[in-house]
Amino acid sequence: MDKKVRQRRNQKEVNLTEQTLIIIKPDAVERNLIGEIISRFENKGFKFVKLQMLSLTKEMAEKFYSEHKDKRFFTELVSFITSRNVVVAVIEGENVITITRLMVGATKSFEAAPGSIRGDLGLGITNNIIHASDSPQSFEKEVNVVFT
Ligand code: 3AN
Repeated sequence: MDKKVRQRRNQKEVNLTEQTLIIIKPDAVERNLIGEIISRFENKGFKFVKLQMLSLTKEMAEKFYSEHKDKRFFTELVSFITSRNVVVAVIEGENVITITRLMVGATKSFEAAPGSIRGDLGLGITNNIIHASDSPQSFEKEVNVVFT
């Protein structure tokens, strides 16, 4: 790639201020990990611009996870996320979507790298501590489902 193009791309990536949505899932709320998880994002340098504890309805959960509706784990996923309170938050910062996904770690907590939230705090797949948007499009959809 041309050096100037690469520099411009890097510049754009570095300066990209955006927002993402996280859900601290029922297993993490139950285990009193809300503070630990919020601290990780604050310590990294991100700002919480919305934060709320709530209970997702079945309708909200089905809409939220609609891309997984044909997967064998869909029913279990909806049932788990609606089983108890969750904490939903919008976080803001440079490249927050990509960096948050790195901080969250692999879907299967038992395979997630040490140092990541799932790698340090969990062992489950359905009960894997935290959700984070994987793209600007997912963020738009998810924020509209959760903060209606
Ligand atoms: P991630 O949350 O890491 O982006 P996705 O989007 O592939 O993972 O899956 C959404 C959620 O569905 C996961 N957080 C997890 O709770 C659940 N899930 C994914 N794969 C499985 C699986 N093989 N068995 C059970 N639940 C799963």
